[in-house]
Amino acid sequence: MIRHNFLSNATAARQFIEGVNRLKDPEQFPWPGQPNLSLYDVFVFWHHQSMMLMTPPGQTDRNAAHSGPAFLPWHRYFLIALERFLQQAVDDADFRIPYWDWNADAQLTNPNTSSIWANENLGQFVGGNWRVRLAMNPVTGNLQVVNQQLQRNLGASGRLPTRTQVRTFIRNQVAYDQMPFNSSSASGTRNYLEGWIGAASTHNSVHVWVGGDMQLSSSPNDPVFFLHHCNVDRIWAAWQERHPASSYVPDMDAPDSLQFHRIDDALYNVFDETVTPRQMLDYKTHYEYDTLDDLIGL
Ligand SMILES: [Cu+2]
Repeated sequence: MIRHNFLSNATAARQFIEGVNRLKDPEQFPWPGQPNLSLYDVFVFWHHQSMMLMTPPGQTDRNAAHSGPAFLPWHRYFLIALERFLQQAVDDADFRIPYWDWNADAQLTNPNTSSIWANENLGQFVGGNWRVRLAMNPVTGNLQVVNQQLQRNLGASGRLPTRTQVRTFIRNQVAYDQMPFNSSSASGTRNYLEGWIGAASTHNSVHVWVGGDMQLSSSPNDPVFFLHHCNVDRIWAAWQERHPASSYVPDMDAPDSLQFHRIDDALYNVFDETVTPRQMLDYKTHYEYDTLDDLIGL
C-alpha cells in the first residue's frame, strides 16, 4: 500500500482530513477515562511525554524520541500507530498517511501560497472547529487541558530545506548515526535529517517555519505534524535504499544511558505494545512511497 504526496492524491488528502477530524471527536474516538479528550489527543500526550523523558536523566539533550538514534524509528512507529486508527476512522484498511513534500514548496517564490495551506486543505484547522485541548503549562512543564485555536506563523522564521540539501546528505552520509548519539553527533544521516547539523536544519527548521503549535512539545496538535513527519520518514526510507549495507546503531552493547535508542530496546510507548527500532527498519511491510526518485534518482 502506498503513501502518496498530499498535493497529488486528492483521495488520500480527503481521507486524512476526514480521519483526523473523526479521531479528534471524543464522542467517536474517546480517550478512555479522560472526559472530553479524544484518541487524537493521546498522540499529543505521547509526544510530549517522550520529550520529558530524558535519557539518561540529568541532561537536557537526548530524550526518549529526539536528539538520538531512536528519533527516526520512534516517529515511524508513531505514524504507523496513528495510521491504524485513521484506517478505522475512514473505514479503509488501505489508507496510508500522505506526505508533505516541503522541498517542492521551498522552490516557490512564497511558500505560504502553496495550496497545502488552502482552506480545503490544512488551512481549515485554523479558526474553524479544530481545537487545541492539551498544551504545556509553562510553569509546571506538564500538559494541561485547554480549549484554544491552533496557531501557525508560516514563514515567519526558519526556512524550508531545499531538495539539493536533502539529496546531498542522503548521498554523503553513509553511517546511520555516531557517538555520542545525541544532537552533537558530528555526522550520520539521523543528525542531518533531524536537523541539529547541516545548514538545512532539515526536520527542525520545518517545525520552526510552520511556527505556532508546531514549535512546541505538543506539536502533534497540528495535523501537519503527521504530513511533515511522513516526509521525514520518506527521506529516511530513501537513505535506506541508497545505503542498504548501513545498519542501525547502536546495538545492545551500548550502555543503559542509551535506553530507548538501542536496536532491541522497546521504543517509548503509551500503548500496550512492545516495538523496537529493529522492527521499524523494514518499512515495506507497512507501506511504500509513491516515489523516492526525487531524493535518490539521477
Ligand atoms: Cu517529535
